Amino acid sequence: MSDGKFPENFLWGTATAAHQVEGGNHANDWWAWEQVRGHIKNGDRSDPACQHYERFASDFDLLRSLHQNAHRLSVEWSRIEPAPGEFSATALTHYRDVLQALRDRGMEPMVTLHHFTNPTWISTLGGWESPQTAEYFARFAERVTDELHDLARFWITINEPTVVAYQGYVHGEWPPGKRDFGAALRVVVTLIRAHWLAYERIKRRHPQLQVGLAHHLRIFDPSRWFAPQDRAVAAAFTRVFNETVLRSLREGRLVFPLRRNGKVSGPRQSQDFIGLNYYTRELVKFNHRYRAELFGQRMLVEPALRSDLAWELYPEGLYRTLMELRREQLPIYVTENGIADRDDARRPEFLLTHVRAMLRAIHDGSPVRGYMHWTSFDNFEWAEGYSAKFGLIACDPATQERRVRSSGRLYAEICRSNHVPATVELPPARQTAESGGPTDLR
Ligand code: IFM
Repeated sequence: MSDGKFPENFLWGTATAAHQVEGGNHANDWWAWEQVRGHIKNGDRSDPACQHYERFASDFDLLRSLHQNAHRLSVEWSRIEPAPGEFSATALTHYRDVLQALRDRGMEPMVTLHHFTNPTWISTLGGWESPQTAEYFARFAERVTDELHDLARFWITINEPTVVAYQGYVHGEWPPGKRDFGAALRVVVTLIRAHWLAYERIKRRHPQLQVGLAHHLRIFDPSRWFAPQDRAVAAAFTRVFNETVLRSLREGRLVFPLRRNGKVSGPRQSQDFIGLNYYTRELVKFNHRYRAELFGQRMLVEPALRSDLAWELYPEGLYRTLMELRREQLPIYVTENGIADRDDARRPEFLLTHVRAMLRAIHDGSPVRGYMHWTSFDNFEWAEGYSAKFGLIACDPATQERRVRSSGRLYAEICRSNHVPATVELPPARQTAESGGPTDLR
């Protein structure tokens, strides 16, 4: 630990998602959602984003010049399969070119098949509430891996299934904008089935591919450690949000509270690696008025360093999560970890403390093999539009100018040296601490 060195062949890169960077994705449910006033901050839309669809080659040149040796991206389902069963040769050729461009630069691609967006025809047929969507997704996954398996070894079926269910079906801030906990559970079931079907088909045809899923895991701590009700709701949040999908995939069957959706089963151990998206922790307090959210009121830690989205900077949570994940006995890739920080005032600190936490976990036995920072370029951050700036590289959607931030250069040095320094002179990180006591997040 003291020498700050990472294992050899460690993957260092950044992660993106097609809809957030490409621009021009007009045939999916998100684009339709963006057209409705009030859905996206400042009325922003995902076109042009970073025009990455056209600019991918020069963007990869820039990332390579910053010593990144890997890159996580997603392919856009609505481009590849614009109508049921109709696959676009143009789109598939485009993604061949993209993956080849990474290979040419010595960067290991990691491809996500589903990162939040659904083709319009899928949402018209009921989206993830329709069990049939699992079969459609598996057909898509099979076709894409048949076409591109020679260019990428790492495949992620679905990004953050519990976030899809929570944001779209509990919180209602994302399409389809529902607030129905029962529907959210059914959606998670369909997403799990979609993963199972895709996993089986991909592995049958291309056993050499490494197939996993990107899990968004959060730390849920009790707001008052001495209050048994708070401890109970924090445990319930951890169970439902962090553990149900992982356990279902490990055991090859739906576990509580998904089980009442029928006796659905799939292959046991249906992940070759764990993709971990880690950002923050939340405190949870029992409140009988929060029935629809398992009686848990989510709170902010005060005082604390926070991102522009008020997420607590909690690197210890990455360590804790990585140590928990040892039970899965699978290689782990941190597939996302980052901070919204417009001024780049806290990102250097965020980067160093999280990378150190990851190294400590490795020394304590966590099989972490790579780290993909979220994200390369400021991009379209869903309901936050362009207001939340997560990029190591600033990108202005109006001019398309790219500008490497100090944190981008710091990350480049970590990637180059495969090493995290014990000390670096940083400007003091700004503390956001108005008052004592927790604050409701909503
Ligand atoms: O931008 C998102 C990404 O699409 C999924 N994980 C969290 C990121 C930051 O909110």
